[in-house]
Amino acid sequence: MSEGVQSSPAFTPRVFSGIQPSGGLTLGNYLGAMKRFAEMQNHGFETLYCMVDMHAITVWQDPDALRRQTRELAAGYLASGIDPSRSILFKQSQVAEHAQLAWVFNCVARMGWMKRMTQWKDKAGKNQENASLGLFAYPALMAADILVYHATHVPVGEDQKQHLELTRDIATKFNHDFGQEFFPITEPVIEGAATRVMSLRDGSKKMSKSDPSDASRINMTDNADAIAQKIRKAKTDPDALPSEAKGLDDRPEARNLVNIYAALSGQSVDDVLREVGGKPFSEFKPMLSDLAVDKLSPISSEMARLMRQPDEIDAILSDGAERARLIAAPILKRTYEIVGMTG
Ligand code: AQP
Repeated sequence: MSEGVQSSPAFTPRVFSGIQPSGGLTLGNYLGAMKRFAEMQNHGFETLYCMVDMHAITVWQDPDALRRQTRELAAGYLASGIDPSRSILFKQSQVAEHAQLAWVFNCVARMGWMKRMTQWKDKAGKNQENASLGLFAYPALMAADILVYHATHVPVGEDQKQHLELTRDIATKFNHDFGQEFFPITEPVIEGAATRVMSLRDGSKKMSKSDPSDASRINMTDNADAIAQKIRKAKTDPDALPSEAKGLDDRPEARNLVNIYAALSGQSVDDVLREVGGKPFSEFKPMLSDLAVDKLSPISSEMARLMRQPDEIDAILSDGAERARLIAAPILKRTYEIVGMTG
């Protein structure tokens, strides 16, 4: 098991996580999620990874773009090391049990819980009356994604911590309301140097695929020139890099670039700073570009190859959906019995 991962004794360890096909993949998705998904798969966990297209449509998606982005995300998973013979890789909408359990959870979760979610506040903004009901209910569907597999661990970036807490609240309330420990209290797994990769233009904002500025992010499909140019133009401060991590306090942009370097090179931040402390950004940025190109180009070339074979991707996802359903269906059936809808 990876560091910091504890298992609830009553449930077999099982890992679930998902990514929205709401745009091209970013370096944030890769370092905060995909790279770690592959590590968990390789550490002997039972792993299920999903393209959460039902989450993506909580905000408008062009249908053709959604189809393309879903395949591209699948290609991203595969190119990042997800092996469909060892992990179950599938599309959320192909396993109807997610939506069915989400309805039960809509009736367990409270309006007040949802209203407190920062993602709801950020994404609905000042226009809450006009936001979709799905965007509001998003965390109940996310709880269903996880709990329909009795998943015990969910690797995510820092931004998803609050939603994971809500998943635990839903499981606790369900178990309490119906008087049995049916759902596990899932552990978030938020580890590593890059749990929150920030925008290259603003160190206080998360790197996001839906940021209007392309210069704010590194896309997994960016070529070497684009990566180098974005890192060269990344916002920094005039000081040289410090030799110790505390020297990054109040320097969010410097911290972000060092965190990215650490995560890409598999080193700790302290080790990186021992190597680069005292260097100006004019020296550090080319080092970071070279490293990023070195690590990301094999992934983007493999993604491009897979995208030329959409039938192969679709076949992997159909097979994954069937295997996912074998786990989800009995858990949903038992939920319906507990609630009193069948049995
Ligand atoms: N910047 C990030 N740093 C670390 N982890 C990140 N993740 C996303 N951005 C970062 C992690 O990637 C997983 C999938 O996220 P998602 O795409 O489903 O949703 P998101 O978190 O809302 O990502 P985006 O890029 O910001 O998408 P949009 O713009 O569509 O909302 C999660 O584990 C997330 O933590």
